[in-house]
Amino acid sequence: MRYSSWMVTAAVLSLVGCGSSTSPYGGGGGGGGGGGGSSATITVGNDFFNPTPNTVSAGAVTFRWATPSNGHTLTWDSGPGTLPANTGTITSGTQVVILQPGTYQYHCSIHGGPGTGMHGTIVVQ
Ligand SMILES: [Cu+2]
Repeated sequence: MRYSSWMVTAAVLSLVGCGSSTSPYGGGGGGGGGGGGSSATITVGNDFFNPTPNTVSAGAVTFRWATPSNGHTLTWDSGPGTLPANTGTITSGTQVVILQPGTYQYHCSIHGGPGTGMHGTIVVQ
């Protein structure tokens, strides 16, 4: 098989090509029709929440600080029942909040305020 080494080379090149880029805005969304998903992830960037508004199923929502970055807070403005605890300034890692059905408004107290600047909306179904 003379051409087999060519095929291997081509396969390796295409693998390298595929793995080369990871967009900070990639993934996410998706949900919609897929029943039963009770978790979602929201990226905390500089200085935005993504995605927002975000429609999720009731349950756990994970906020993921995108990079070692500027500090941001999760400060809750409105929503059903008892709101999740506000965080202090966080620069990395994740925070998981449990949300019940309804619409929540939140913001970063450093870079936004209720409905302005770095803020977001979560619709929990
Ligand atoms: Cu912020």
